[in-house]
Amino acid sequence: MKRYAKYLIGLAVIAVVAVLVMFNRNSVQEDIDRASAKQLSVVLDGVEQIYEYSEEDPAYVEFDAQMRKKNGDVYDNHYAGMPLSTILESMGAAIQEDSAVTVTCADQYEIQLTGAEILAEGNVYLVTKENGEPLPEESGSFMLVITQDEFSTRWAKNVVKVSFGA
Ligand SMILES: Nc1nc2c(c(=O)[nH]1)N[C@H]1C(S)=C(S)[C@@H](COP(=O)(O)O)O[C@H]1N2
Ligand SMILES: [Mo]
Repeated sequence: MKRYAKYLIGLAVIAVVAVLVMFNRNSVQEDIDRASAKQLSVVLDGVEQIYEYSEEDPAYVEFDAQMRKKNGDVYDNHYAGMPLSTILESMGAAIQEDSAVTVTCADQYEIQLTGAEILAEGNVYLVTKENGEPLPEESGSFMLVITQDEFSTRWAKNVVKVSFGA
């Protein structure tokens, strides 16, 4: 009887873990599907909203930025995108210098930004075009560009979610 109970508890634990894994996979897949439709999942203090990205928005601008990889490669690129501050503010975020923002990608790559970085003029953009063309496949619908970073380590490709905490 005791052994039987242990067996049941073991099965229950496995079932719960399986459900949690499936739930997590589904929510990531949902975010990926949305991003393909130029919709961005924006989480404000734990509440998820959908941002409709539009290249027709007057805040959508073109700019130059140098991509510097850690291996020494340097690329002079021209991008078109929206300032991340504009996106977050249009969703109702009150960005402070010490706000914390997490950017999540389709491959689960995550990077962190501070409010100060996002508020810095001409620094953080969510882009959809590189050198006049739609982004290459591996960069997804949205790529993060941080013009004032020394290296492009945080230039997150294939962004699907932005989480904001005041
Ligand atoms: N989604 C995602 N974005 C990412 C990465 C990654 O692993 N996943 N790597 C980063 C790093 S370390 C660099 S240098 C730049 C450029 O990467 P590349 O050398 O693969 O072009 O992308 C950044 N963005
Ligand atoms: Mo890198």
